[in-house]
Amino acid sequence: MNDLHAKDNIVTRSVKVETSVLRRNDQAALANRQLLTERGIVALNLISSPGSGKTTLLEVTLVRMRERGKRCAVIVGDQQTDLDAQRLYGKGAPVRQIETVSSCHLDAQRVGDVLPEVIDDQTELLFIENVGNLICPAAFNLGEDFKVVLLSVTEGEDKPIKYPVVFSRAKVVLITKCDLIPHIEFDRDKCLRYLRQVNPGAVIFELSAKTGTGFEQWIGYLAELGRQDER
Ligand SMILES: Nc1nc2c(ncn2[C@@H]2O[C@H](COP(=O)(O)OP(=O)(O)OP(=O)(O)O)[C@@H](O)[C@H]2O)c(=O)[nH]1
Ligand SMILES: [Mg+2]
Repeated sequence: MNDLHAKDNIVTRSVKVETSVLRRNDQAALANRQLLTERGIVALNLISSPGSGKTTLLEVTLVRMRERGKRCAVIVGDQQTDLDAQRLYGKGAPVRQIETVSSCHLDAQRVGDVLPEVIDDQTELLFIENVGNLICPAAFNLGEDFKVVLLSVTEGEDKPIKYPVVFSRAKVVLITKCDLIPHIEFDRDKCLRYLRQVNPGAVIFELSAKTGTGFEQWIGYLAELGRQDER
């Protein structure tokens, strides 16, 4: 009986701690949101498993957006190293790396700390590359306008139904590394069916950063963001 009470107590305490962490995060997310809204900046939170192609996508996207005269900024999170930031420097956008060290996701406070360093009056689009992880980043609002979830074809078509929370919260889903489809077993129709099952309204792009397939549509979509307010 005592054991049961002890376990109940631990469960109650861990729920309380989690709730307060998320509440604190939500307050910081609101502050980020207010700053971004005041500046008219559209912010995208990029989430995927490690290695799905987030940084590679940004390498190509930043260059294409610069060609279109669209001003971008990037915040990138990893547990350790600034390797991703190094890859993104010199592509026409200010970049700041956050090392989360013991945390498996970015949180709104950390993003808020560096936000004023990357945006200015001209910034139109902010990309936030989250730590590679399909579970934890889904729970932490960063103040973004919407989430973009990447799924590379080498991960398998079943990921949307295995990790439904993150896929259901995405406005946009990018199926990446499509150039590899001829070399692997990837059931595209099944993948799209699973995606529709968990998120019927998701905007889906099928891309290859290596061949450029699908990038016209993706870049065209990004270029239109924020324009609705200008009309
Ligand atoms: N064939 C192919 N490889 C790709 C493509 N996009 C990315 N890759 C490769 O996939 C690997 C991982 O890509 P990254 O862009 O570093 O992935 P990431 O999601 O940023 O990884 P983390 O930041 O560690 O989570 C690299 O070796 C890329 O060259 C693609 O479209 N086609
Ligand atoms: Mg990366």
